Amino acid sequence: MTNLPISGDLVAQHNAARGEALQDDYDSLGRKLERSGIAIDAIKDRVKEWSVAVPSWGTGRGGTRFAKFAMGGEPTNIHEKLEDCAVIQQLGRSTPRVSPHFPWDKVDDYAGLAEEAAGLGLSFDAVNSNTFQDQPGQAHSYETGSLSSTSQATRQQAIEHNVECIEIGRKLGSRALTVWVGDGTNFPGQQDLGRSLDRYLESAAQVYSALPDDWTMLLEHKMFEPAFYSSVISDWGSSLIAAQELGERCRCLIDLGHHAPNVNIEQIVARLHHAGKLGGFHFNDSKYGDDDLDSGSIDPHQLFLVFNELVEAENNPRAGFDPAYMIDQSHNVTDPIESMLSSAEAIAGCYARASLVDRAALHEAQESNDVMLAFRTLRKAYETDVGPILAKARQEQGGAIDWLGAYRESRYRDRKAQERKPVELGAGIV
Ligand code: AOS
Ligand code: ZN
Ligand code: ZN
Ligand code: ZN
Repeated sequence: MTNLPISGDLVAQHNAARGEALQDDYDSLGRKLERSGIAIDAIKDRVKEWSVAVPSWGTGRGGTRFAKFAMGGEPTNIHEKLEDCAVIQQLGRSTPRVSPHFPWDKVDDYAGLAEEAAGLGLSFDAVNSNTFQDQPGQAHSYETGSLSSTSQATRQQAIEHNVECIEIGRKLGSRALTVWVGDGTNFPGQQDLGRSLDRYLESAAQVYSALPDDWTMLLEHKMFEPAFYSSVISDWGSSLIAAQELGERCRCLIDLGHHAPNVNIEQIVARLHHAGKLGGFHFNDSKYGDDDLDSGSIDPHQLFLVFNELVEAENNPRAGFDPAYMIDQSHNVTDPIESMLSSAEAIAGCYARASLVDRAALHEAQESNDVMLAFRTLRKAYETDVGPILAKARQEQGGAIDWLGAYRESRYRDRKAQERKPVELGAGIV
């Protein structure tokens, strides 16, 4: 029995007022796609089957190292975060799973938490460990790194934390552990670049050996930040080396913000897929670095090109291709529920557009070196307004045709601002 946070009547009334216009737009797009031999319902069904996980930490206002601007009604614990995730899923219907982060989401009763999530129509996705921050009372500091620290005791602590995350994840029904470490250096010569990777691999192997048989370990690389001279797992090359050394169930996770500017991320997708090591994504957008802006807000075309590779990979699967899709954003100036709904729509929209690409025509144009035709085949799909497909998919699953309008009409955040205790400023900056 699910107990959703927004009144079902409100959503139904909202949809009733918009149903006719949507049907009109959907039928019109359907006729247009039919002329290209595409059945709109088939695309809509693909969208309905597709989903992306939301990050528990993304339900709060993030911040920068300069400031955090709190918002009334912000969640301050995992229970409130789950409630917000339930709103995102209720209105958008493409985010049924939550990716938790430990120790941020620590509770005493994880079986109870899994039940609580189920009652909200949610389940848990990949568990994220945190060895980039010291916690109160922690025996050893991560100042020298974590899995790659020069201190054996610190490495051991980081290993144990990751193993604990796996144990928690088992109780939550999760099937993957995402490991991102901030390990690296700020000065040339600070650490030996080779030995730090050796230490990382040795520690990561111990985490991997604690992995249940049906779990995946996802390694998330990041070029820089918090370390600004070198990072131990800085790029997809280092990530691939590590995943290959660690074992079959270890794969690479691509966070779209973790690359050098202008890097061809879609090609990285193709390369990791070739190696059978494409494990998952953290979707977000960026202009300068790991900006963690809303997915598709800066470069929607890049997001589309990533999905173009993903649809190619889906058609030519290797090594049990089944990436874990997650959002990883930091919202500083918007209501995180609105941002996450907007991103989920942008991501699903790119999946829908990539599904519209005439693959036979594209491959033929590629084989015959008809450059313009190949380019226009992709561009035609990218330029298609798939909004009616996404809205119809939401409507048919009980979500809101106009999620922003319905959310604002529900006054959910205002109600939470009355109920929830305010966020302590200075706390929770991630
Ligand atoms: C850090 O830059 C990474 O994106 C990680 O995924 C991190 O765990 C997450 O962003 C929460 O801070
Ligand atoms: Zn990330
Ligand atoms: Zn990041
Ligand atoms: Zn990021």
